[in-house]
Amino acid sequence: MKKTLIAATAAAFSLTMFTGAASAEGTLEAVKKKGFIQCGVSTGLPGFSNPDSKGNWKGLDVDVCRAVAAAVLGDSEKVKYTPLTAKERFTALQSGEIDILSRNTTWTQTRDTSLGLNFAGVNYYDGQGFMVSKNLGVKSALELDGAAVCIQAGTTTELNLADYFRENKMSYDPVTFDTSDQTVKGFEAGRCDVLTSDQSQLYALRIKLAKPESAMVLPEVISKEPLGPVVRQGDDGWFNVVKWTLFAAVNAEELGLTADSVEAALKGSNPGVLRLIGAEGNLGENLGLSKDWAYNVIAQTGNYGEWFERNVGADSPLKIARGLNALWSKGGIMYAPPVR
Ligand SMILES: N[C@@H](CCC(=O)N[C@@H](CS)C(=O)NCC(=O)O)C(=O)O
Repeated sequence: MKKTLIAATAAAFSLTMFTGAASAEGTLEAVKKKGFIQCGVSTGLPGFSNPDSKGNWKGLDVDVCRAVAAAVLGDSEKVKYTPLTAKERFTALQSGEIDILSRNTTWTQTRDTSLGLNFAGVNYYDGQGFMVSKNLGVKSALELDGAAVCIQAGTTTELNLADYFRENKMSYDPVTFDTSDQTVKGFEAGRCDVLTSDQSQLYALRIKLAKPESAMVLPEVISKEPLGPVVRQGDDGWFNVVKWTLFAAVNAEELGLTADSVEAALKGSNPGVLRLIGAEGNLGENLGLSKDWAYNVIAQTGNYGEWFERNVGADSPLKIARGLNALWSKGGIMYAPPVR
């Protein structure tokens, strides 16, 4: 009797575990059922996730969510956005409040292994930098001993800053804020001598200043910040969808497929192209998606290069060079495994 009870308890326990995993695995199904993706973004960061004058969210991180909506629901507009501060972002994903976190979030070992979350890839290779007022007359970060530093709480930025100053035997006075708006205002109000964040964000924040030309970005890049979308651990179906949506956009760029050219490509003869856009075979099936999943991503959001240029590159106010984010075949490190 006792043995049976233990066995029954064990069975119930493993069932609970299984049910837990099964429900956690259901984001793809849940998204299909509700008909939209709940996407966690920043509170406002030009180029990455920022509402335009009509309140429509725009940016490279927003495009990841739009692309996943195109892949899963055939409609890139089926996304709802949850603005999150750096401190709030992981809890929002863990609790199920959002389906995907796409908010300039650095992939680190601690985050990947201790939060019950998985990074699904990298949509921007970044590194941490410093911005100072030109009046300060500083040309290098190594001249910042004793500086007051404006910084955002709950970020890798805080940790790298501590490492950098310690390594270079310098001291600093942290002035911490919760949102990028507050951080910029603090910098403008002279609460600090220097603002530090991911370098891409320095360019984004600089254009938020009343007088952008009064500030400059110092040459040092003190860390690696691979930024990418995050999902819950134990949700492999959803993880695959997000990961391969990103890969599809990168592969599309490599294959020369753009939002404008993808329709004509359906009648082309390149086997790799035909496979990616579902004109031959059905690689959507393994993902639980329709065969035109990648076609929809490209037709509705463009390829990775198009995401980059319109949001942060030459066609945007930020004008960031492709650099590390160029394709591996063009001198960068943006690389996606093959769709086959
Ligand atoms: N990539 C770093 C930094 C992310 C971060 O939150 N940076 C601030 C820099 S200003 C930001 O983007 N804030 C946007 C917001 O306030 O919503 C991380 O993952 O910790």
